[in-house]
Amino acid sequence: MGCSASLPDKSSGKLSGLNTESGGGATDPKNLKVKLVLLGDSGVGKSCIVLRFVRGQFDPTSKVTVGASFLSQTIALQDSTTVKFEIWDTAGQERYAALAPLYYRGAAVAVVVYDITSPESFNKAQYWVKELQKHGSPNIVLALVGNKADLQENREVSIEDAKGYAEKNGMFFIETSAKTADNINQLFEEIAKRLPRTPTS
Ligand SMILES: Nc1nc2c(ncn2[C@@H]2O[C@H](COP(=O)(O)OP(=O)(O)OP(=O)(O)O)[C@@H](O)[C@H]2O)c(=O)[nH]1
Ligand SMILES: [Mg+2]
Repeated sequence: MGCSASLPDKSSGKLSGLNTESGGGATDPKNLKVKLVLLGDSGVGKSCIVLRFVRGQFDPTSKVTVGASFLSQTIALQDSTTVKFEIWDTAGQERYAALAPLYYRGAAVAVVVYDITSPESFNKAQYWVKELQKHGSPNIVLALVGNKADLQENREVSIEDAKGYAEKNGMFFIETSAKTADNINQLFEEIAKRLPRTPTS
């Protein structure tokens, strides 16, 4: 099970890529480059979200992530700004938890994902938010994502609870479905809009 995206490719997966500048990256305010990390419990759908966003696919048969995987995707905003997301999709299994700082260090954006059918995964999301607040970049853009929104009949985390938590912590909140593609592009577009822009001089 799982949606494995890909292993780091030769051009982009070097370890030096783990510590890209401030993560905000951009010197040209019209062409932003952004380091983004996904965190959350194993099985919540992080890799499926990335695969849907980058390749437009959903693969329910691929594997759990080992360590982390890297993918990038560029989007254009209405104001003609382009944003290149350099995405680190981390492994949610507990045995990889100690690696997480390697990936969120220097990240401009953290997307914390839970599964709307799993209160445990919502608790885990709160753990990651606290960790990011303590150890993440000071101006990090934080998004809280309730995935598997297609499974309404099995919902166990209410929109109100998640939204309330997100507001209290200054996070952007959205529910998505990697399966149906619902709100996947919107998630990244909303993040792009919230990025601090380098002031033009
Ligand atoms: N119904 C439904 N299932 C989903 C959705 N997204 C992912 N899944 C399923 O959830 C399982 C886990 O998805 P992954 O993307 O591998 O989960 P992950 O968060 O990357 O897990 P780790 O790599 O172990 O951290 C897969 O079998 C998918 O089929 C979704 O939006 N809806
Ligand atoms: Mg994964």
